[in-house]
Amino acid sequence: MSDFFQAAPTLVNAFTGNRWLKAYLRSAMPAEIFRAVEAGLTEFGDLCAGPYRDLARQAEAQKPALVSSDPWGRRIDEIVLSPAWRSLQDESAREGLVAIPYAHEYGEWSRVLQFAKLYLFHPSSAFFTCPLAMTDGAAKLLQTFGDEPIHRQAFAHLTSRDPHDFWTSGQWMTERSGGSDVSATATQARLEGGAWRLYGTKYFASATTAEIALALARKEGAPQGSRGLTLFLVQPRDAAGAWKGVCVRRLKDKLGTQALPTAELDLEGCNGVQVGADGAGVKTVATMLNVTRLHNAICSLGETTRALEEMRDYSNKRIAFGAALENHVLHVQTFAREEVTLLAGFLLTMELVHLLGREECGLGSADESAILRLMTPVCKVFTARAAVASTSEVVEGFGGAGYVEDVGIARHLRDAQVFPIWEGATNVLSLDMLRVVQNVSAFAAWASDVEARIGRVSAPDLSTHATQLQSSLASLTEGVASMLMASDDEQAASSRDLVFALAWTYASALAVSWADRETPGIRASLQPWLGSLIVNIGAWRPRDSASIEQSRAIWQTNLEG
Ligand code: MFK
Repeated sequence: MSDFFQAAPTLVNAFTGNRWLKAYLRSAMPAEIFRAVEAGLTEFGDLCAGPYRDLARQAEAQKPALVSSDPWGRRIDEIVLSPAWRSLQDESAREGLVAIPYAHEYGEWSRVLQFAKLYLFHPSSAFFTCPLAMTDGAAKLLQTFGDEPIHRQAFAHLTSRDPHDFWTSGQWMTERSGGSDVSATATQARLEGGAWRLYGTKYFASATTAEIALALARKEGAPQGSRGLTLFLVQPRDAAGAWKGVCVRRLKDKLGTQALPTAELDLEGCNGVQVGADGAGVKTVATMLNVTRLHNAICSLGETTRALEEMRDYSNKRIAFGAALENHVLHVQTFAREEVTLLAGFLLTMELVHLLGREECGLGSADESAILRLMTPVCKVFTARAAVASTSEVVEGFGGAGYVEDVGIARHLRDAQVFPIWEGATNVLSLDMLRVVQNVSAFAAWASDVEARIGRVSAPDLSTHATQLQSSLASLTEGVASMLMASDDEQAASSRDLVFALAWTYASALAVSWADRETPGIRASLQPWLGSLIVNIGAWRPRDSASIEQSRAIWQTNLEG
């Protein structure tokens, strides 16, 4: 009998063990802010590698269960959760994972600090980061549009650091009749006794234990389509925690995110308080979506980072064909590619989060806001698709051990698959990006920003990269101009690939700017990364009608004659 047992991958400190975060913060933040946050992040990195990770394991081991009635047959629809889930909520409040940017303690860098913590927390949170995303989005929305006492009261709870006061928020948009296309929303708002009451079914309510939710509904008599929708704040439970006008049809049996209680809800007259103008529900909720999409990006990065860190550690411990995995050329090549994509997503996300922080402090220019709007869907798509691809490679890299549940690697892939779906699918967000590009000034602001970054590069050892980037940008700008003269179908068909071209171009420009700020020694270490980033930009060209016809012909091929 063999006495060989494989050593497992280990994680010591999520912050100090992370290749990019500390180096990026040190380079990007003013020195006094970096000094002020470094020790706290180191401590937080310890908690993420230890106690929070243990809580996440416990929460995942006890999946949510729905108890429909009490022993005497009364309908209660109680969602039973692991106590660890509640502890993760309390810790999230104490850590200020929603509160940080609203306190503005670090000015324009407050958002960056919050997202740095979310990045470390996500893979140790059992997806408690989903309710946190909704809560942050709701707080931002209520801060922007809230004008009723309940709006202000809810905002105070959502941004509290006191676990006893901290509330989370759900987002109730998706219905059976429409996922991405919310225009088909069938939930009705009826005025009864001077208050709005909602009736309908919400098909994907993710954070079902939240104290409030933001729900789209159509007021009686309002027109069909998305411009007939209004947004409401719902308090779905009474003070004792019992549902008020809401029934839980069932909990969802999902591929991943298994500790997260996602449910189908029947709204049977729950009370709603309007937020924003009549018929402006989609536009109002977009404020929330633009925040939650950045959360989606940071969670994708967190999941991918943890999986790749485990792969790197294991590659040093696992011997195959007489050598550690890290000494096999194809293994290293495979994961070097994933690491480069991870860096691109990391730089994109951090830059946008910083722009959001600047906007929230009143420091952002109109061009910066335009870049933030344009690149948010790009960043979300890029990081989400990368999370699925990278975690799949990691599962394969671990071989059979990666495919079984108790090793803990398979979970990364199951969980990663939600990212391209959650908060807007790849194609829907490609079209969202396209609508922004069609507003020519947003794309012009972005192109000028890239151009300016390249123009500022002064280190001689970066000049080749700067020249390559300049030429990629010129060809991209020319391609976009020609796309904008094409038909609607040609523009739509071009949009998905354009997302990736924008992402790689921007990430490359950010990386070269970063390298330019660094010492020659660090620049030398970054050189192989820069070349690999830029090569990924590729040569994007708009799709023409022939390529659309080719896709249709492939889709419709019938060899039966
Ligand atoms: C974590 C684990 C989760 C567990 C499992 C969950 C699984 C899945 C759960 C889900 O269902 S997540 C899905 C959440 N749903 C979405 O993210 C919606 C995706 N669809 C879109 O984003 C569509 O583009 C959209 C619904 C917005 C399209 O609707 P419309 O009505 O055709 O929008 P339109 O006409 O483009 O925009 C209406 C207004 O909103 C316009 O403003 P104006 O009225 O001034 O013209 C737009 O400019 C504005 N708008 C739209 N998107 C915006 C925006 N403004 C700013 N930012 C945006 N992103």
